[in-house]
Amino acid sequence: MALIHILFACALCGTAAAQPGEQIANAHQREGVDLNGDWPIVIDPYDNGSFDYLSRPQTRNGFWTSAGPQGPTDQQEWSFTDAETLAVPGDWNSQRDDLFFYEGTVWYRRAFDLAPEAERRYFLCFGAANKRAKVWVNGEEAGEHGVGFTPFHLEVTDLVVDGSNSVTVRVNNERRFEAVPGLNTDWWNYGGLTRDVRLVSVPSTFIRDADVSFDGDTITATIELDGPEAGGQAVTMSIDELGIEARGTTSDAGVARLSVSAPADLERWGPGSPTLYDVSFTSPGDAFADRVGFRTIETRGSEIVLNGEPVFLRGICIHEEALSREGRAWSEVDARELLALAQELGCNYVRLAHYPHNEHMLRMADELGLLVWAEIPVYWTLDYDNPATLVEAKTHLTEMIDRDMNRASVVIWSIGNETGDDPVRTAFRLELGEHVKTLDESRLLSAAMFARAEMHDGKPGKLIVEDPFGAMADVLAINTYIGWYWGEAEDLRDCSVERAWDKPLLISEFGAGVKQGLRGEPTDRWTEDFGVRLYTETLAWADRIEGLAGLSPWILKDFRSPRRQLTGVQDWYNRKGMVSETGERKLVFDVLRRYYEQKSDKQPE
Ligand code: GCB
Repeated sequence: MALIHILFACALCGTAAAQPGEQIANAHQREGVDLNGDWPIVIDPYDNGSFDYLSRPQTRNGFWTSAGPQGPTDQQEWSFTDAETLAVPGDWNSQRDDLFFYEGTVWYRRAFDLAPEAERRYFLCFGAANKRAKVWVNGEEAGEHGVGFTPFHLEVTDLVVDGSNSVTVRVNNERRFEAVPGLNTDWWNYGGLTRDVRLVSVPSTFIRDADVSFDGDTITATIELDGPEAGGQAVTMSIDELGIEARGTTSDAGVARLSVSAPADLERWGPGSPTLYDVSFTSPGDAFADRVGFRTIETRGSEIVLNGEPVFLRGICIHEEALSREGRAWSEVDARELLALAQELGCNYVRLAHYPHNEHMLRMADELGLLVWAEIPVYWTLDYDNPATLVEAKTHLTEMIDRDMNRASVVIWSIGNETGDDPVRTAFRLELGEHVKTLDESRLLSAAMFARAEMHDGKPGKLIVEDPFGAMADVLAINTYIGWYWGEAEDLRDCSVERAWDKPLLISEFGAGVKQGLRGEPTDRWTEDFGVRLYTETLAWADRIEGLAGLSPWILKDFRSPRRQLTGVQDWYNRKGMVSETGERKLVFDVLRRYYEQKSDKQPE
C-alpha cells in the first residue's frame, strides 16, 4: 500500500504541557521493572506510623524511615523485616480473614535493585491504591494520591540510587463524608495496592501522552512531550497497516497536533468487528505504540448511533470483582473472564459501575468489542456543597478520561449514580458535566438518574424522566427497580414512560435479589422463581418503551456489600447477580440471554 502522507502539523502555542503528576500514557508497556509480588506489611490501626502518642506528626519514628530495628539494642516497635506479606496487586480484605472488615492504614514496603542511567528518568507507577496513598523512596517522600480508582505516576529520578532501593507506601481506606465516594456505598471498601505497580524508565525528554481521536473523516493525534527538550521537536504518528504517517513539530510547551485523513480502507471498530490498529508515536528520543480502534458515536433523537447506524445497547452492569475468586479484579485474566461472561449473555455493552475499573478491563473491552459506560463514584449522598468534594469528583473524571482517552470501547462518560436532584446536587452534577465537556467532547455524557413516578391507584402508572441533569446529558438513564424496592413486577404492565427531552433513554439498572438454587413461589423473595418473574415482566415492559436505546440490568455477579446482612441468604453479598459469587448461573441468566438473542437477531452486528 502506498504511503499516504497527508499532514497538518500545527504547533499548539499556549497549550499547557503535561503537569507534574499527570499520567504517563501506556505506562504498563514502557521499559521498567515490575514491582508486583508479595510486599511485607505492617498493619497500623492507630496510625502510629504517622503520628506519635501526642498526635504530633512522626519524624524519626515514621514507618517510612527504616525496615525495622537496627540491632538488638534498638527500641523500635514495628518491623517490615520478617513481616507478613500481602500480594500486590490485591485488596487486603479478601487476602486475610482478620482484614475482612478493616478500614484503616496498612504500610507496605519492598526493596528493588536498580542501576539508574544518566539521562533517564524514573517513575513509580501505581495502577491504583484505595484510597489514600503516600509514597516514600529510600526514606524520602515521593508524593501522594487521594483518589482510589485511577493511576498515579510519581517521578523518583532524584530519589533512586545505584544498588538496593526501598519503596514504602502508606495506604488508608477510611471512609469520609467529604470524600468521593462518601460514607455509604453498596459495595465493599476494598483497601490496598489494588492494581499493578511498576517502576518505569523513560528518556529525559519523553512522550508523556498521545491521544488519538477520529471524527469519521480525520484521525487526529495530540502528542505531549515532557522534559528539558520538549519544545520544537519533530514527532510522528503512524499506522503502518493503513500506510499512514503524520509528522509535526511540538510547540514551545511541548505539544503537537497531527491530523491525517482516514483512508477508505480503514475498518471501523465496533461489536462484531473490533478492529484495532497499532498506532505508533515517535519523538527524537522516545517511541511507543498503542492499540487503537476507530469509531464514531453520536445521538440522533432517541437513538444512539455507532458508526452511522443506530445501535441497541444490550448491556449488563459489572462491579470490579473477580469472577473466579474473591476480591477486586485487577488482571488481564480477570478482565477476560468477566467480559467473556457478559458476551455469553449476549451483551454488546457493559456498564462498569460505579468507579473507574482497572485498565485491563477497558483494553479487553476494546479487544472483544464491547461498548462501555465508564463512571466515577459520585454516588448517593456526598458532601455536595463542599468545594473540596467537587474538586475530588473532578479529579476522578480527569484521571479516568486521561487514562482511557484512546479506548474505542468507551462511549459514555457517567458523572455518577442516583444522586437525587435537589438544587445543590444538581449544581454539583452540572459542574461535573461541564468538566467532562472540557476534557472530551467526542463521547456521550450521562448519569444514572431516577424518574419521577406518577402513581395511579397506588401503582406506578407513569415514570417521568425530567431530572434537570437530563438537559445537559446526551443520554438519559434511569434506575427503576419496580417489583423489588417498590411495587410489584406486574405493575409494569400499565406503566408508561415519558421523557422531557427527545434523547436516547437507557434503563441503567433494575434487578432482584436471588439466592442461586433457592426455589419457591414466584412471589417469594430470594428465590430463582421471583427473579424469573421480575425479569420476564421487566423485559416485556422494556419492549413497550418507545425508542428505548438499551438496558443494563443489575448485575453480572453477586458482589460483596456491607449492606447485605441476611444470614444464610446474603451473607454480605448483594444477590442481584446473573451468577452467584462462585460463578453458578441463575435462571435469570437464561431469561436475559434469550431476550438479548432475540434483540440481536433483529439487529445483527
Ligand atoms: C442501586 C445502586 C446500586 C445498588 C443497587 C441495589 O440502585 O445503583 O449500587 O447495588 O441499587 O442492589 O440496591
